[in-house]
Formats: sequence, C-alpha cells, structure tokens
Amino acid sequence: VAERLLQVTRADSAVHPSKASQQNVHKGTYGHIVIIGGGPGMAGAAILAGQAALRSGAGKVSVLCHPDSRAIIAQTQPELMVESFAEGRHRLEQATVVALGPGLGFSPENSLAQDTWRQVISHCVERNVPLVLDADGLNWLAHADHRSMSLSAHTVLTPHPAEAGRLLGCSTAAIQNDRVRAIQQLIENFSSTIVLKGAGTLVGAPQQSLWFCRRGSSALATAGTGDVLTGIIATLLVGRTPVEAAAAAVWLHARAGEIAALDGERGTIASDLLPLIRQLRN
Ligand code: NPW
Ligand code: AMP
Ligand code: MG
Repeated sequence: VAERLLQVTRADSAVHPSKASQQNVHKGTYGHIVIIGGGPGMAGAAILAGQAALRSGAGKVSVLCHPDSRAIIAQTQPELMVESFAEGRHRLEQATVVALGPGLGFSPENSLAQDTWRQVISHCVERNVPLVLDADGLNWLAHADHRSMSLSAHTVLTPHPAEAGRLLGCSTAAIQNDRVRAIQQLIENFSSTIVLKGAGTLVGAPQQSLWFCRRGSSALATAGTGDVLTGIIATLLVGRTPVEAAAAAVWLHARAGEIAALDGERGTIASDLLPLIRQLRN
C-alpha cells in the first residue's frame, strides 16, 4: 500500500507540478504569531485576535495572557496555544510577529501588565521582531513613564480616535477634526506605521504617502472588531512590509464588515468577521 501511495503521489506531482511545491510547506512557513493580552474579564479580546490570526492564515498562534484567562481561551479555541505571561515568556523567542495589547489591562496599579508590556517592547526592539501595538498596548505607550520609549521601524500602532488622543495628549474630538494632521503627528512622534481607525481608516508610515480606506461599514462599530483587525495585521506582517501589511489588513477587515452587514447591519458582531477573513484571503 505504501508503494502504491508513493506512486500516486509521484504521478500527481508530475501532472500538477505546483502541487509538489505546495507540499513543501509546513506550519512554520506561515509564521508563529504571539498575541499578548487577555487580562481578567477581557479574555475575549485575546480570543478574537487569536482567531483572526488563525483565519488570516497563520501557521501557529500562541496567546500569553493573565493566568485567570488561560482556561477559557484554551477551551474556546483549541488551535490556540495558551500560557500565562510568566510561563510563556519563552514563546517570544519563537515569535515571527508579536501583537501586544488586546485586553491586556491598563491602570497604574496593574504592575503585571506594565512589566509584561516593558519586557515585550524591549524584546521586539532588541531583535527587530515585527510588533503590532493595539488597545492597552497603546494606553501603556501613552503613559507618562513610557513617552520616550523608542520603537523599531517594524512596529504598527493601531489607535482608534480615543487612543490616538491619549498618545498625542489631546481630545478625541481634536483627532476627528483633522485626522490627516493627527496621523502625520503620530507618524512623526513614534516613527512607526500608524493605522488611525474609525470610518475612513488612514494608514501611513514615515516617508510614505497615506492610504485612505473607502470601504467598511458601521456594522464594524461594535466591541471586539479592533481586536480582530489586530490579528489580521499581525498575520499579514509575515513576509510584507509594515505598511503593506497594515493597508491590506484594513481593506480585508473593511470588506469583511461590508459582507457581514448584508445579513443585517445592526446586530453584526466581531465573530461574524472570522469566516469571511478566510474567504477573502483565499
Ligand atoms: P466616547 O464614548 O465617544 O467618548 P477605550 P476600548 C472612543 C478591550 N476589549 N470615533 C469612544 O469614546 C480592548 O482590547 C475587550 C470616536 C469609546 O467609548 C482594550 O484592552 C473586549 N470615538 C480594552 O477593552 C471587547 C471613538 O473610545 C472609547 C471611536 C479597552 O478598549 C472590547 C472607548 O475606548 C474591547 O476591544 C471612533 N471611531 N472609537 C473583550 N470582549 O474582551 C472609539 N472611540 O476607553 O480605549 O476602550 O476600546 O473598549
Ligand atoms: P476598536 O475600536 O479598537 O474595537 O476598532 C473598531 C474597528 O472598527 C476599527 O477597525 C474601525 O476602523 C472600525 N469601525 C468602527 N466604526 C466604524 C464605522 N462607523 N465605519 C467603518 N469602520 C468602523
Ligand atoms: Mg480596540
């Protein structure tokens, strides 16, 4: 039987030469995404980012979270490898891309989140590992102790207007009044790729022209959709420049929002985007 199987495989490869190269891939080919977040009460943010990374085509996805969130994340999505921050620090050594922030938690007393944040930023800066900073990853960056922190050029920041206001020390309204000026200021201050979210998302990076996303739907204005975008960007960073990955991910997320909204705009939830990511990606 083994002999016959071998013959079938050989014949098949000869007829479809592309199949031979497709067989030559393994889960390592598509990157190991490490997502860090999921504090108490916010396991869902890490789950959504992890599921979006899987559905965007990541080979392996690990989640490092608060110990209280570990069981629920692992039970919800068995393909995710889940460890606490302390136990899973070694995963950083294996990471192709890191995403830091979804549901991490932010408050001056939360030393676990702050220590984790500092360690992850240092690791990614020292080794030039592509990094997506979202949600509380951005709130910690806006904290007075961290304003002078330098980031690597492989960093993508994904603020919504309120997070952008925290980073620039101004109101949400000031950001919304002049979004182009706001993204330019963020690019200058952080020397990183910026995704300024909200209807008409802007993407930009140092010395590059801005991208404006005309697609999307107000169906995306619900909790968790930003966490999904983080998982998509992280996965598309494998083999792409930060600005290419961010622009492609924003488009894919916006189209998924439009398609999900066809079943009814209000009542669409972040999880509805997940199966659409796979369809749009292939
Ligand atoms: P308002 O209400 O207009 O004054 P926060 P967060 C504003 C996690 N999550 N245009 C708006 O302000 C995240 O990952 C966990 C204008 C809004 O009230 C984070 O770690 C989930 N304004 C953490 O929660 C699912 C806009 O910002 C305020 C705007 C906190 O993140 C949910 C909220 O911003 C969530 O992702 C726009 N387009 N967009 C889970 N299931 O575990 C936002 N605003 O205070 O930074 O809170 O974004 O919910
Ligand atoms: P977050 O606030 O972090 O959960 O992110 C929300 C996501 O939904 C971002 O990608 C936003 O650009 C998108 N979004 C929110 N509201 C709208 C809207 N009215 N139209 C289009 N996209 C939106
Ligand atoms: Mg968010």
